Amino acid sequence: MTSPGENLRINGDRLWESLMEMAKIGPGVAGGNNRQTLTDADKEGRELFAKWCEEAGLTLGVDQMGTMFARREGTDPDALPVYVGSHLDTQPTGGKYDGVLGVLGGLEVIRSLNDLGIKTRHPIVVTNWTNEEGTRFAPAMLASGVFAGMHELDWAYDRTDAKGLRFGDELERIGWRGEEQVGARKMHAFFELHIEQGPILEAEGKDIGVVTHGQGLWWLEVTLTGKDAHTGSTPMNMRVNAGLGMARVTEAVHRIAMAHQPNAVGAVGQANVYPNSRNVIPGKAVFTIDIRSPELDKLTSMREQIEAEAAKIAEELGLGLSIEPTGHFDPVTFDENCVKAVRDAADRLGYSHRNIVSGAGHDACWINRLYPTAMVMCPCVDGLSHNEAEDISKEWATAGADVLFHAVVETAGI
Ligand code: HGY
Ligand code: MN
Ligand code: MN
Ligand code: MN
Repeated sequence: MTSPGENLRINGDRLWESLMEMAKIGPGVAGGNNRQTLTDADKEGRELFAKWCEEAGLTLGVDQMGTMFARREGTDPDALPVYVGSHLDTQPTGGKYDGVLGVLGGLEVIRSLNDLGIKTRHPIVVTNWTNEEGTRFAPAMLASGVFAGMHELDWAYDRTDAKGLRFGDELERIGWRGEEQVGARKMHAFFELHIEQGPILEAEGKDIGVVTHGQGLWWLEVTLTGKDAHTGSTPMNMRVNAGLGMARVTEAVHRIAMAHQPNAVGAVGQANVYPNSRNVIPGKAVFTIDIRSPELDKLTSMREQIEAEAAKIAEELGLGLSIEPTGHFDPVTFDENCVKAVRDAADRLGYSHRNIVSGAGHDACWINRLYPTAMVMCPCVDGLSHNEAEDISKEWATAGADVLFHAVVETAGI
C-alpha cells in the first residue's frame, strides 16, 4: 500500500475557517459553545455540516439515531469504507473544538482529496455521531453505543432530559431521525481526531497524541432521601439531611479516587438538592458520580468502595439510598494496525508524538468494539476542556488533521 508522500498536507486555513464558522452556531456566554444535542442549535449545526458535505460532493445518509454519514466513493465499490469523524454536540458550557475538530477534520480530509484529485480504493465516510456528550440525555456516546449494540434503540429513544423531554421526540422535532437501521453500516476502520482534553501533550511540547488506550468509566446516579424541614427550628439531632449525605459521598468519591492513584479519577459533576430553598433542610439529593481508570480492577474496586461508603453514610444519617448506573464502558485498547498508521503518519510528517491514554470517553471507544479503530489527539491550552475557555492553536489543529489525513488515506489505499 503506497503511503501518501510527506508533502501531502491538508489546508489548515480552510479547516480553521470552518471551525470558526461552526463555532458561531450555539454560542456560549463566554466565548465557547452551548450546542447541546437535539436543540435548535444542534439542528443548525447539522444543516451547516450537511451543506458543506454536499459542496464536497458527498452523499449523506442518516440513521435512526440521527447520526450523519457523508460518503465519498472509492475506486472499489465493494471495499468497506473507512469512517472518520466525531461529534458536533457540545456541553452546555463547552468549547469550540471538543468533537467538532474531529468532524471538520474528517471533512478537511475529503476536501484535500478533492483538491489533490486523489481517489482512494476504499470509500471514505465522514461521521457526526449524535449525543456524544451525554449531558442533556445520559449516557454519553449514546448513538455510537446503539450502533455498537450496547443499547437498544427504544431504550435510547426513551431517555429524558431535565425537562422530561424524550430523546426520540426531540430527534423527530428537529427533523433528523433518519430511516437507516442503526449499526447496519460495516466499516473497514474508524479514525477519530480529538483534542486531548488534558495537559500532557502541551506540557511535553508534543504535537500529536497516538492514542493506544482509553479509560473505562462508570456513571452512578445517587438518590438520597431524607426529610424536608425548617433550617431554623429543627434541632440538629432531629435532622435527616440529604444535602449533608451528598456532601459526605462527594468527599468519599474524591478520597477513594486519590487512594487508587495513579491512573484513577472520580468526581461528582451533576448535583441537585430538593426543594433547594434557603431555609429548608434538603429532603432529597440526586447527583451523578463519574469514576474512571484505564485499569479494570481499579475501576471495579473504586465502584465497590464508593457504594459501600455511600451505604454507611446513608445509614448514619438515616437516609434512603438508591444508586443507579447510568453509563459504563470497560477500558479500551485500540487496534494496533490503526494505531501504527497514526504513529507512522506523525513520523512521516515530522510531527513530535507520544503514546497516550484517552482520559475522556469518545465514540471511538464504542466503535472499537466492532471495527479496527484508532484516535489522533492534538494538545489543548492548559489541558482545559468542558469549559468555554477551551482553546487550541491553528498549528495544533493542522498537525492533527494532517496526521488524520495520512492515516485515513493510507488505510483507504491509493
Ligand atoms: O464524558 C466524556 O468523557 C466525553 O466527553 N463525553
Ligand atoms: Mn468529545
Ligand atoms: Mn466532551
Ligand atoms: Mn468523542
